[in-house]
Amino acid sequence: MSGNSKPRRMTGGQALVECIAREGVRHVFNVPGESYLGALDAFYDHPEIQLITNRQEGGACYMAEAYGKATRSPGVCFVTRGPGATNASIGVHCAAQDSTPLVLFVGQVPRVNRGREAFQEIDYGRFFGSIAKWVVEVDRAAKIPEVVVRAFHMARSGRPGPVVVSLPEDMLVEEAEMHFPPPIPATRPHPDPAAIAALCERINGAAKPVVLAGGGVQYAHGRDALVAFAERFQLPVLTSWRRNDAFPNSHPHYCGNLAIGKSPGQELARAADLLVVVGDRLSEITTGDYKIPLPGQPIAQIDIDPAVIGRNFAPELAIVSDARLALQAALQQPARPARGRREWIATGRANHEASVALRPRDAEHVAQETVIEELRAQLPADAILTVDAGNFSAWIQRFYPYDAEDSLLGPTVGSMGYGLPAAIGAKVAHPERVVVGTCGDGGFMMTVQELATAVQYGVNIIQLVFNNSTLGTIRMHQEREYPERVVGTDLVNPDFAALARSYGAVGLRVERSGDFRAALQEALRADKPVVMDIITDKENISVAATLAEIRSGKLTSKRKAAH
Ligand SMILES: Cc1ncc(C[n+]2csc(CCOP(=O)(O)OP(=O)(O)O)c2C)c(N)n1
Repeated sequence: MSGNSKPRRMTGGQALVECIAREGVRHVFNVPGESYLGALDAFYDHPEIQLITNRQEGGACYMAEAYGKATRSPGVCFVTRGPGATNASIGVHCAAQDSTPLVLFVGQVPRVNRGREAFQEIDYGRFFGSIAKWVVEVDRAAKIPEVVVRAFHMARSGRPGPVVVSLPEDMLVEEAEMHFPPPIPATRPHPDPAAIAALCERINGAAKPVVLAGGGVQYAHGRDALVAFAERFQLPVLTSWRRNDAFPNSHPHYCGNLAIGKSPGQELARAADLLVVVGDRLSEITTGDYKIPLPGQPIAQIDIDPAVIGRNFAPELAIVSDARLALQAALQQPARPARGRREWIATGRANHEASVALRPRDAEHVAQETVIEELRAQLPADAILTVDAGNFSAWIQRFYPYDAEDSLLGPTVGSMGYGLPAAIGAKVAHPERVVVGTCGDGGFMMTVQELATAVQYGVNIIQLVFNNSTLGTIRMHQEREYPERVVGTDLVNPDFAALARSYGAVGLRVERSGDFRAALQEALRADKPVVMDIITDKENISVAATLAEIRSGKLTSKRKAAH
């Protein structure tokens, strides 16, 4: 719905939900609280919006974040005052680092009590100040329409991110004449044509150019334009960490994903004589601790946000633009790829293919390689996978081919507890697609309560839990820095399959590699949410090295390197 409408008298809470409906929002994630009853009640009159009640605000906000990532429209979440806001903050932190559009509405104490350390009072401007794109408190009901329209605009425009709107309890029941402005149309900055011409000239003259594609390409729906650009200018393409699906992985120009740990993709990036960065902020993980690009290595950077350009590495060419519009503009430019480009790409591709070939591993329990093999064989091409923080994710990210748009949703913020709620958020956004959430046993238990949400709303995801009874990532770091001094990282878990059944989901426990195929088939046939408890060997602690290899010094100790 759009357009100015006649002013109407209503409460702040009613106006708020009216605004949300006018933004086209159809799903809202929340944990109710008495602080925003005036808004909660207004949902009663808006059955076109599905209000999904979560079990913990961290899960709710992650779900809204993943929904925003998967749809490119702001995920919407409602939580109560201090305790709700602090629980939800992990989703705000995630949306900020992951550049995801999100609007978090938070209850607030009545205006008359502000500043008295009233019950559950928090100054959200200070609390969310360093992680949200904008924090605003609505001081008068009449201002709701103006503030909400701006909140949605801020969340989705430029570099997308989280906006927090604070709702004093009494403001939500105050009546006012409401003037509803139309939602602000999406803005998509076009590139400077001269800069695009210069970029293409520079690419034509380079011997070994490489493209690095990030979330900006995904957000702008720029994959097709990137494929055409890479083919026209004969460019190999890398993707940034957890943005694997920014370019179709089966394409002959795709040469890998930049992540922690040595890879042919890193070698390719280091060998480049021009790095063309499109919609990526060159994060610590993607750049391998800020070691790529090399000092003095030429960079051309396209980004929608001038503040991202040159933050860590100064480019010689900078273009502020929507990624898709910049790539489409480049397609109009003459292409004269230098000789030798085809070989440059073919070598990068061959090295990448060799690095993602699955080598079967002997395992007492389930080998992660077997899981990937079966996912490759059994999932439909447009399946969506989510990941959590944890070493298990390296297998999912490195070895699965992401060909469809939005086929991988992962927290570039690296926060545990994401995999399950993100899978639910993605499935709510795309009910027609198969959604497979993945996590470790540590991450699973951080938001396991959201299984009840999946069951309650019939959101049929398949959740894989890589269960090695340890916080594997930390155990790996621990063994590398302090070999054999295991402390604080072992876990004693409940029976996850039985736990899943108690929630009303299907619970499957898989202990041996040979049983995984049939179990996945069963999961894909189920008409309920499914949890697959996959028992893995502690010894297979990482893609890079086993526990024994780490103890014998296969990985370089950061602590020793620092001395
Ligand atoms: C919310 C949060 N808390 C703590 C961490 C630190 N951390 C990173 S990975 C990890 C262990 C993950 O263990 P698990 O989920 O079992 O996966 P695994 O590493 O064993 O594959 C921890 C504690 C984090 N990234 N996020």
